[in-house]
Amino acid sequence: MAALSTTARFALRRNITSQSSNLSFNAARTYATAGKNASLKETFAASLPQKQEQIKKLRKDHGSKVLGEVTLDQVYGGARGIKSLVWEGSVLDSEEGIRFRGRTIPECQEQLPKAPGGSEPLPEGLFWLLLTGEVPTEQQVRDLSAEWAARSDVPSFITELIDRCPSDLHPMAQFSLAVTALEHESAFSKAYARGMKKTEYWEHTFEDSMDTIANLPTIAARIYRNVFKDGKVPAVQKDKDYGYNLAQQLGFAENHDFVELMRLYLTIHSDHEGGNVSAHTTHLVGSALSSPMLSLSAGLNGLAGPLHGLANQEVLNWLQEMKKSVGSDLSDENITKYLWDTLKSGRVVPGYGHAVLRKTDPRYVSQREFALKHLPDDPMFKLVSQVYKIAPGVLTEHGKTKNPYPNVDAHSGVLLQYYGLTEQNFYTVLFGVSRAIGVLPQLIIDRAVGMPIERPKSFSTEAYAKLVGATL
Ligand code: CMX
Repeated sequence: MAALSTTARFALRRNITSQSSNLSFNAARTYATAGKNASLKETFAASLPQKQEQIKKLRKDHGSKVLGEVTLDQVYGGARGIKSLVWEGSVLDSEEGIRFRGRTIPECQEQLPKAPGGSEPLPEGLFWLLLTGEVPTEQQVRDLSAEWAARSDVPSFITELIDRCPSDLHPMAQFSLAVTALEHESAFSKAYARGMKKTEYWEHTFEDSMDTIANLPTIAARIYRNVFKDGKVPAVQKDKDYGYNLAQQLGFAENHDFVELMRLYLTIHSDHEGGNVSAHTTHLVGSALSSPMLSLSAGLNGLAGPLHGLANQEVLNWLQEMKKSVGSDLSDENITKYLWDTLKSGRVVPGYGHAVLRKTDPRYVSQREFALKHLPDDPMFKLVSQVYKIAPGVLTEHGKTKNPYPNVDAHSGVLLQYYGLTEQNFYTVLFGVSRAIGVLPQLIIDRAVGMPIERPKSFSTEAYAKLVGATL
């Protein structure tokens, strides 16, 4: 596809010509007046001068203050707890769990706009909140739904690329491949190659992030329907929200509860502060000024690891094996024995433990509440509940994990399978669609406040030994 036709197509998609695009960039730079009717871009632009000033002043007044020390154990221990990242959208407390711009999950469920007739928050609202720190109005969220739907046309070469993947290539590999290929459409990369001012970085990053997020449901559904169904993907419905469209493109929109589940799922899986593998990787790769597409696909490759996002696939496999083994007898003794068998075979209990959390993950709790409301008698949910009762005690007795409680991945698969989305190899793709909504706001902020290329210091073991006065 020629570069010119791509540019023209994307200008059309955004309902802007390249000239009006520049105008809209200039309008964004006049800031200040973003109100309740302002677009997301205008609202973010209006918040920027204050944020830039805050950072400038903080660094000027306190730039040389010491934040903590780094121990040798932390260096060899996956950098746990080292304060070295900036992440504006969310923070994770080991006891309380995640807060998005200061709001807990129940508060987000209460405060963020819903779809007409719906009771779960729309992920569009969370994206807005993460980027701007403000809860959008219903109208602003409706406009964002419409904007994502308007930008949703996936370039035909990417559809063909997905269609050519062998059906036994893992869905996450196909997903990452497709997101990498979106690079072809990157406004940021094209502008960088032409030459642009640093003050323009965020605006192109914003446009690319919006396009990328808008493309993800169609890409995800194409992979799902190619690998597991008939290969046909319904078009995005331009008057519907993002969660509805993902559900209907996958083929499940006739069930209102599944649509609601998608809205909740996309909201709670989005962001989990900056140090987790997918968020950190997106940020790190982005710090080299790689496009949002390349940065996100790098993050998705990390999400595809079994210790991270792939755990939701692992959980369902494990639960199904357990069900086969224990049958209908979910007695405490049977579940305890199965847990010990798992641990004795050298495997981890998937969906349990966390690098930061030391309590049950509130994302688990919100999914459990959804299950209690919509599928209280489902046998697999009963199994999940029984594991929840027994596993913390077994893991505590086992004595290794610092956190014997469940994380987000311990619950999601059971909800999806209840509604007929039974192909667990696909689950991490859904996680990835949501993760884009969490990590791309920070990439836009990174570019807006001029975060530099990331470059921590490394040493060899011999050099560390010397630093701590040890002989090897
Ligand atoms: N089952 C058995 N052992 C576990 C365990 C579990 N669920 N969780 C941790 N451990 C073990 C670790 O493997 C480690 O053992 P070694 O000392 O032999 O290496 C020990 O307990 C200490 O680990 P930790 O400090 O408690 O946990 P980490 O920060 O190193 O790892 C995590 C965190 C999530 C990778 C780990 O708990 C785990 O492997 N859990 C199972 C996989 C999972 O659910 N991942 C999803 C996490 C959420 C997400 O990112 O999506």
